[in-house]
Amino acid sequence: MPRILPGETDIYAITDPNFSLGRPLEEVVRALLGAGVRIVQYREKKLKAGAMLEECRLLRRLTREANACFIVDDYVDLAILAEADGVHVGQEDFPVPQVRALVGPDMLIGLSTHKPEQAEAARGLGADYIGVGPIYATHTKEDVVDPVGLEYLDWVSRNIDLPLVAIGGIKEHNIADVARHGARCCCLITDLVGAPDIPAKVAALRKAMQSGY
Ligand code: TZP
Ligand code: MG
Repeated sequence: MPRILPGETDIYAITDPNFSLGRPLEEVVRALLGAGVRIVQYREKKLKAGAMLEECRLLRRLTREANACFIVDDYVDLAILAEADGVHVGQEDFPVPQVRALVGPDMLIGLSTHKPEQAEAARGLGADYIGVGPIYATHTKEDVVDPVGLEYLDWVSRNIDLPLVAIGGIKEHNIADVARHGARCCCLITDLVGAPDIPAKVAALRKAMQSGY
C-alpha cells in the first residue's frame, strides 16, 4: 500500500505532456518521485489506448519502486489494467457507484466537486477523496467550470468529512493561501510539471504551503 494517500499533507502531481517543456513522461515522473512527491496522477487526453497502457505500466513500476500512490484520470479500464492505486473521475464521467462495481473495494476513487451538493453527496456515493476546484482560473483543462474560489474550499474543509485535494490554478505564489483555507493536499499541473527545475519547484511549493498553516 502506498505511504501517502490523497488528502494527506503533500503535493499531488498530475502529468500532462502539453505542459512538460517537451520532456519525456519518464523524465518528469522520475524527477517528481526523486523530489519526494508521493502522489502522481496520469492524465492523458490524446494517445490511443495501447500507448496509454504502456505509459501507465511504466508509471506503475516507477511509483511502486518509490512507494508512491499512482492514480489514473478518467479511464477506469486503464486503472484496472495498470494496477493503479486509484482512479479519478469527474461529475460527468461514469458515476462513482458504477466505478466502484468495476474496480472493487480496494482501489481509491477520487471525485471532482465544484459545489456543496456534490461534496455532500461524495461519501454516500463511495468516493475516497474529493477534488475541490478549480480554485483559480486555469487554462490547463479545456472543459473546466468557473473558478470556485477559496470560499468553497473553506466550506468543504469545515463541513465534509472526506480527504480533499485542492486543484486549479495553484502556483507557488498562491499555494500558501490555498493551504490557509484548508487544503493539506494541493494538486498542480503547470507550475509543477512545467517547471524547468522540478526538484527546486517541489521544495519551493512545500515551503510556501507550510507558511500557510
Ligand atoms: N481539474 C480541475 S482544474 C484542472 C484539472 C485537471 C487543471 C489544473 O491544472 P493547473 O495547471 O495546475 O491549473
Ligand atoms: Mg475527468
